[in-house]
Amino acid sequence: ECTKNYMNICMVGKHQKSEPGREDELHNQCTPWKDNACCTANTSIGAHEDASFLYNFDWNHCGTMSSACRKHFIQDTCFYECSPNLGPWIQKVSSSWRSERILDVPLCQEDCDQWWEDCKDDLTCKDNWHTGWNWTSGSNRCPSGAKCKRFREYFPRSSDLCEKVWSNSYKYTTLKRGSGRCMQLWIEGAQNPNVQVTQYYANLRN
Ligand code: FOL
Repeated sequence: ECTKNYMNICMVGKHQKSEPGREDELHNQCTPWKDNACCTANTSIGAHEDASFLYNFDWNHCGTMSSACRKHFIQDTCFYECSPNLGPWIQKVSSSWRSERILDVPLCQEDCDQWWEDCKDDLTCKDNWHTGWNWTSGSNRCPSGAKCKRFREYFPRSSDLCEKVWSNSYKYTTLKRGSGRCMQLWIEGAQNPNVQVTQYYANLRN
């Protein structure tokens, strides 16, 4: 009945541009999106910093996060801020800091499993990083009663990490990278493989 434009759009988040477009100066891990991005160069720099202006969110809330683990959170931030291919999973929300979110983006198994593998021995104090922090210092601190424990205690399986940490932004799948049926956080090569994934799910919904 209604054909929605799921292709090539930006969510109405805190930092996304209103329309996707070329960004020649995207920083480091965000460079895969430079041909067509919802993030600015400045946002891509913030994506690489702890407690940056983006959300003041500190990855080191239970001591210093390992660089192996941190790189996955940086990649997640690049994906979240820069991807113009999230249309089928954008939902309206009433929130203090954004009017749209992503829900149940099908994540390729390898990307989730490697994220968990590289973070499992790091420390955190919560399984949902969107809410419930103590912000009195200006960045997120563990609320009273939330103990710092290994990721693998808060997130026993990789699916727990990918699904819970950003309140179901992602859906864990057993779909494989390159299948054209799941979204990749990590992109190599000139072509963004997520374009055809979005095309596939957009057709299913129209
Ligand atoms: N990555 C992905 N994949 N999905 C996301 O939704 C996402 N969101 C963020 C970063 N990367 C993401 C944004 N992160 C707060 C905490 C984390 C955050 C943004 C904001 C925050 O201010 N939390 C308050 C509650 C604010 C409210 O809901 O009104 C808190 O109580 O801790």
